[in-house]
Amino acid sequence: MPIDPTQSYDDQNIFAKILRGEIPSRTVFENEHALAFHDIAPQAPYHVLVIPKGAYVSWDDFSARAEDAEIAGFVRAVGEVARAAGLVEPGYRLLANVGHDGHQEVPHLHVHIFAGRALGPMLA
Ligand code: IU
Repeated sequence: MPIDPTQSYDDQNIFAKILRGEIPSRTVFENEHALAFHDIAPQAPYHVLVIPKGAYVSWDDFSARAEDAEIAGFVRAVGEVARAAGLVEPGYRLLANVGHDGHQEVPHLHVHIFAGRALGPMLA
């Protein structure tokens, strides 16, 4: 079920548990402000999620409340993950679902990185 993007942060969400080390993940990258790990149900040959370490429900919440250093650390993490995985050529796709109509299911901001095949035109 998609989340309500206006809800307050739920520290029992699955990605909060991953950040606290309560649930394992296949981590590929970590810096001061971000963690990246493989999606458990990959929708492309390469499907990694990048999440901020801070408690933010969504892109909306993060972009409104995060410190500039957190935003920089998170954005750089996404780029570093993609470069380290050799995705720059032939390319990749970034996606952040927000709220009900965006079909966001986990209420902790995550950016999907999809790659490994020609992904075709963006779906509506
Ligand atoms: P969404 O953007 O909120 O719709 O995507 C949530 C993603 O989190 C989805 O691709 C799930 O496969 C993924 N995921 C995960 O990697 N590990 C988990 O324990 C759970 C969901 I629950």
